Amino acid sequence: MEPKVGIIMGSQSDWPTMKAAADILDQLGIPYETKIVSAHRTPDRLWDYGRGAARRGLKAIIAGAGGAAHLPGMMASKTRVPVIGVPVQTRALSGVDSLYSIVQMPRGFPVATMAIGAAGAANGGLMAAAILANEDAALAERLDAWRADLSASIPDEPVDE
Ligand code: RP5
Repeated sequence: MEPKVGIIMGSQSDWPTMKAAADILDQLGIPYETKIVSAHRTPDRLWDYGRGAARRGLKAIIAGAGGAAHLPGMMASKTRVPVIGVPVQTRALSGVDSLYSIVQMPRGFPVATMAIGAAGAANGGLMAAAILANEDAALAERLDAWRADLSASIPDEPVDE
């Protein structure tokens, strides 16, 4: 099946975080691709990916990067496909650097910025699913069921662990 979502990341080292987005897309049966695309180390790859994204039928791009995390913003500058940014947690500054690099986009080129780390990556997957569900009734049902299951898994009261 042709990918509907692109999961891109600046480095192999981002994959343990970004895998949380892939896991969600797997659970919801959404076809996706994964690529290493670095704003700094492979800028030509970034340009080519952004130029072809809409034509190839991608409906959302989940872009994770850490530190000077320019990948999501640069991708948003190259394609109108919605870009969901995931700030990867860094060792030096705990991902606050990544968050600030991604979230403060200038007017005109938005990046939907998630939380720092794996929770943000998972939410990136859910955000992409929600975008696709607007035009896909079967997926909308699966997403509603996923959300209901999560709610049902939350206990009423805390227990001693
Ligand atoms: C960024 O630099 C990547 O997104 C990664 O989070 C960070 C560190 O990359 P590596 O030095 O681990 O390859 O471009």
